[in-house]
Amino acid sequence: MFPENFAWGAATSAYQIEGAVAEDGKGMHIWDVYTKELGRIFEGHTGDVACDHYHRYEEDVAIMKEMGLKAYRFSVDWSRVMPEGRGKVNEKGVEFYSHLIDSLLEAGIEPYLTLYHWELPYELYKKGGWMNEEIVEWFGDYAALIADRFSDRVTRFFTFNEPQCFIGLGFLTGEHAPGLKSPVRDTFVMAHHVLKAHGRAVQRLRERAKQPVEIGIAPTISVSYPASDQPEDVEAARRELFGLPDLENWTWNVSWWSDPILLGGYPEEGLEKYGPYLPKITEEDRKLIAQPIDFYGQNIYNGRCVYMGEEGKPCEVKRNEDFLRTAMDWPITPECLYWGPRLLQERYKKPIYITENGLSCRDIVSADGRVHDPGRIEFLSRYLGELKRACADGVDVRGYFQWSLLDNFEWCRGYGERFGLIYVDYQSQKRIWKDSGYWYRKLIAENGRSLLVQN
Ligand code: IFM
Repeated sequence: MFPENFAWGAATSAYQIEGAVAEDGKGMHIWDVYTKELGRIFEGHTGDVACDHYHRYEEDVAIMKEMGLKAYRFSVDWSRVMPEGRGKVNEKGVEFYSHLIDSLLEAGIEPYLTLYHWELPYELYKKGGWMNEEIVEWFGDYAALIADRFSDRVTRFFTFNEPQCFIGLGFLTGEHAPGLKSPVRDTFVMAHHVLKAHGRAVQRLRERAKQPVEIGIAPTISVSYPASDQPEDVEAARRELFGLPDLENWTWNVSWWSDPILLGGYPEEGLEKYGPYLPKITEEDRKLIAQPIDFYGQNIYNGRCVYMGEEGKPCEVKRNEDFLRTAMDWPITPECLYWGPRLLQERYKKPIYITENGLSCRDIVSADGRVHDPGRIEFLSRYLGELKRACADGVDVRGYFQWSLLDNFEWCRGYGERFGLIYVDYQSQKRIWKDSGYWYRKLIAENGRSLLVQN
């Protein structure tokens, strides 16, 4: 069963829904700039208007209330509250988030605030961004502002969303803003600064908070899960899940990002494998990064099935040609919501939140004016059935945030992908409940009792 106070939620992020990119004193960030470059984003889409949530947040909170959400995870756009990333505060931007938080609380929905979902202020980028060590303090100051203005009402925070993506896709492959293919050595420097900035933000949030707060981080991974319950297959999954990839793909891992925070240091395997590319890592850095946190978030969408091969090496089970996939071509692997939380908690020993999970479908408005999305309902029931099994087996899962409340701007794929429980007609900005939105409402109301659990 899910615990009685389980945080049934949905998640969004600032640039993906807010719009109003040049309003009320907001500064520019790297996505504002990147989306204007030719050929970067599907059909030249931008987040300039997105879901116009900046002007329609009251309507969106009303939807959340009607859905029965207990929790809502959103992110603050750093450049909206500090247009240059440091120094001057934009009161209008602070006001927007303040009103949003008040509306959520009035609706009985707990806000979970993410500090950074990829909007690096452009002024800081020009100063070197994640390459510049000063960003540790810049991010710390930003965290202090967040604590000063919102911690009277918000008590749960995530520092970063998916560092794997904003460093890997932003600076290694160049598919995301700022679209660079930096030297591998630089990406390790940036990653180290991200981890130090995380530690500094944890310190500053606690230092300035007006009441006790709980803090975590929300990384992501494709979960390796075992082909059977046999101990050797489980060991194969464990090794794969916490193992480290080769350099060209190095950011796609769990342990480089999470071991320093939760186990007090970078994993030995990585120190050996990546050694020649690493910056100097001091004892002081190690301590800063390892600030105690309260929970561990993980964005989980899919996984890979593995077994222990005859030579004692993990092997991947080959997928058939007709393996189920989402519209975005991601494999459908519900087992990842059982094995992910279980293996992550075994290693890191922290309460877990599933900070994102969901799928993109080719949703359309039918002749009856509704959006029928049985595929999403099937996906969510299977995945949540596995999460329920994890809870039943004693994994301490505190909450689940469906990605996403609304269809929104899916980064370099623009508006071509629809992840929402609520359909957005981008021309009229009309919100239309999908069948899955109604289904989720019922599920929340019964605390997931009707979900089938396999095994
Ligand atoms: O839309 C993204 C989100 O911003 C980060 N996690 C994955 C989602 C779907 O791709």
